[in-house]
Amino acid sequence: MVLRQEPAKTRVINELNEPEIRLTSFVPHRPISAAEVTGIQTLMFEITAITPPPADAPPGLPTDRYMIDGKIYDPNLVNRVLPLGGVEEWTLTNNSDFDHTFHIHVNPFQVISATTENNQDAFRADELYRGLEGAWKDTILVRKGYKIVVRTRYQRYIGEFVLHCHILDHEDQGMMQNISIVVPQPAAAQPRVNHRH
Ligand SMILES: [Cu+2]
Repeated sequence: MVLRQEPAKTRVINELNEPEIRLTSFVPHRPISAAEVTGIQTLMFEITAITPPPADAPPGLPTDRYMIDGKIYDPNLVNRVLPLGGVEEWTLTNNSDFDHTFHIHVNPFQVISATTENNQDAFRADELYRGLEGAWKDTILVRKGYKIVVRTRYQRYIGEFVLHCHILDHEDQGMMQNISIVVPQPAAAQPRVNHRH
């Protein structure tokens, strides 16, 4: 079976195998300006104690809920349906006493801003964020009380994938969401907002 992407695949492999490796197929992502943004997303990490703890609870039972947006992961729920071709700004926050690591599959994001719990610019105030301004990532630390703003394009891939806290223990206990990227509805089928203004 001949796949349609075969010529590109062959070209890339050939270039990588040349004595002087060529990376012409690997181009930097274009920065995402505010004007390009078509939508917003918010996400909050949260840990809450399960209360009241039953007095006669056997040892080993979970005592905390590890949540995103107030919910433990539900494999049967699609948390976000996002439009193919969309460009969105995500605001990531952390309302727990623990640092969390935002990790999303498929499309990388550009780091726009990072604010500490004292409302300082984390690119300057926190050495862990130094040099991250404008960088492209698929993972970023969201420290306790911090606010991280990133932008991303939903390019090419259609279908489902996940985002999660990259601390495995947290992910396993529920810090995960299902995402679906879909072909957007025709413009005529979408409700128009503020059309009178
Ligand atoms: Cu976590």
